[in-house]
Amino acid sequence: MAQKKYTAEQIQVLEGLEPVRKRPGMYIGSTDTRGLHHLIVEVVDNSLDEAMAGYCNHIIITFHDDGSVSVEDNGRGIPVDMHPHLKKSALEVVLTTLHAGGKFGGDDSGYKVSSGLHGVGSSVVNALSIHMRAEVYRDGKVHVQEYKRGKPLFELKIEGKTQKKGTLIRFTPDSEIFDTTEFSLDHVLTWLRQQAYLTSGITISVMDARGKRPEGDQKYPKLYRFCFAGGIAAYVAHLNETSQKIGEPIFFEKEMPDGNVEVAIQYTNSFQECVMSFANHVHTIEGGHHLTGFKAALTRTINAYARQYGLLKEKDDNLTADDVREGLTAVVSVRLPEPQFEGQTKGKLGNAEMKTAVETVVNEQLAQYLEEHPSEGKNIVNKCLLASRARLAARAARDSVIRKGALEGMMLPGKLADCSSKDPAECELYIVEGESAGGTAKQGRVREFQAILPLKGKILNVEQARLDRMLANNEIKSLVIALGIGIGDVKDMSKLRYHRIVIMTDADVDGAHIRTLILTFFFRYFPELIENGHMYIAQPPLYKLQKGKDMRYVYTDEEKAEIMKEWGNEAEEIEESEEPGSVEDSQEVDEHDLKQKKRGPRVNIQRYKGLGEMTAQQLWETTMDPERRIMLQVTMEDAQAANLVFSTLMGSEVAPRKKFIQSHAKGVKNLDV
Ligand code: 0RA
Repeated sequence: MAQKKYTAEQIQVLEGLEPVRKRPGMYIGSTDTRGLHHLIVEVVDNSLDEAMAGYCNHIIITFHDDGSVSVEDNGRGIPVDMHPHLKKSALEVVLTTLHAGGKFGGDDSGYKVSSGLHGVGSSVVNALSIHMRAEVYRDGKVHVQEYKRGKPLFELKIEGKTQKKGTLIRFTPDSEIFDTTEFSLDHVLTWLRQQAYLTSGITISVMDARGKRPEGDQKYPKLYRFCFAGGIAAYVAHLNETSQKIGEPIFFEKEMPDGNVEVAIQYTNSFQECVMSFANHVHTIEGGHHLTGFKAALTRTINAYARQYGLLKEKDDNLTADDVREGLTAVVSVRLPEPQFEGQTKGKLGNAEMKTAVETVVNEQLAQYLEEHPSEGKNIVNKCLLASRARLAARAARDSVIRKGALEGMMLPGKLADCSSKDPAECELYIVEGESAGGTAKQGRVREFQAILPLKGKILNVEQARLDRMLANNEIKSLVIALGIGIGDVKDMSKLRYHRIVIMTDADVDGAHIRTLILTFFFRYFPELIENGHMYIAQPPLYKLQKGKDMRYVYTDEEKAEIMKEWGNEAEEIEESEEPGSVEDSQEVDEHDLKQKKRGPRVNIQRYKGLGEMTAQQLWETTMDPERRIMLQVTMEDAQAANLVFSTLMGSEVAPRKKFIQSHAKGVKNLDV
């Protein structure tokens, strides 16, 4: 396709950046850590666009020690020619004007993919940065301009010569805008790895140069590098690393009139389904028409194949959509000119034409694959048949659980300390780990609107438990009855008895396991509750710090360090005690008395190992009082992550589980190469 030569004139000028600073949420979603990370997405998206247009094959992301992040690519470089009317360089227009960036390709470039929602561009990042520096390597020169909160600090200038081509954008997020300006490497790596899989052939390098080089540490700064020639088929292989696989990943691709379709699938022996969908490289977490098309084609094609080869007999019912997805790992990736992102989190593809596009490609190419690979085909169908039988058995078990519940008159479980209000909108259910913490919570709550359901811990020790079997577990049965909406086919969301469901577990490893289990359970059986924002995680404090009359609850180690600094306490002076006022060795007390005389009262640190160590009053003040508590709302991403951890922990292969536990125990990160 002939590509028009780009000139500065083609950039449409819409408006300045003031609106972005006034209402950042409108442009990047929020000003919390999500919004912060979105800045990186905005900038990297432009480089990815350049890569997808075929002009760039390397992107380097660097976290600098001064809090800034830079993104460099080896593309054509943002144009720097002067705009004839505005008397500004194209670069300046792109970085200081709303909506000028992102889709600069105009209508000449087919779908030079930009993510639509995410493509609002680097000008937004500029507006929300205390400082930004742009370097463009073009025509043998280094062109430079810098900005403060989106306003140029000087005119575009040339700073020497270069043989390089490309663009570098370095920005420092504005702490006046963001709640936090600390980037999470894990979060960024996960996203970048995903992008590298979706853009086969690109190399993405990440350098973390924050913090001082630890003495003698050769591994500083930390380097990561993603390059996957295999594209989404390699992604599927990666997702299935820890599972027993049925055949190799299968890959389909076709350029359709409405857009490009790529699909990779591989079955495993597990019960897990992991189907991820993307539109223009944006993870469509709520699915959409492309996903619907995929599921329809998968069900139809496998049933047709199974019938044709007598694997399904005449008397047998068709395999259901759920049957053909058990143990399936799949990535569906579409690219289209004008993606419509809908839904609560803008994570759902609204373009109806993509259903037909994906359906057609999968119908054709999966049927052909099965024809050509009869032994793989047979294994896949057998796996689906197994799923079908298991599902029928599980349903029977589930129905009997529910029927039994009904026989008991759907009695609310005895363990539940219900609230008195009958208005679900104001009612909260606390799911608490352990009877003793449950007791404390019962004493600490406001009875009117807070209900407490203690669950026994250690359910997680039942390795290899299938979740359906959990329904036979009394703990889980209590939970289901307390929720009031039923389960499976008989769910009625309008009967939900609490609009806030809060998971409250200890801040230790066991607590995290139980939280993972409960989250996974909700993710699989009550995703609606998560989608509709009903699920929360309570945040009990880690410590109570006391110096004289000044007493503070602290929720993170960083916060603790900050307060200790504020109180001028050196590390060696810290006295940790399990219980405040415990009797101490008399000699030690004498020593402290001496220091105390010099520096005032000493600091007492109480570490809360579990909820049970708090008094009812403390638990109320720190964790349950709506005025003071900090609660995290669970997102589908959180729940999906829990589901993955759960699968790893519960999976049938021992080795990867061991590896996972070990690596997490030490807090080391795996380096993907
Ligand atoms: C518009 C036109 C051209 C390149 C780009 C935009 C471009 C933008 C970004 C943002 C980050 N990296 C980028 N790389 C390229 C091409 C102009 C030409 O015809 O040379």
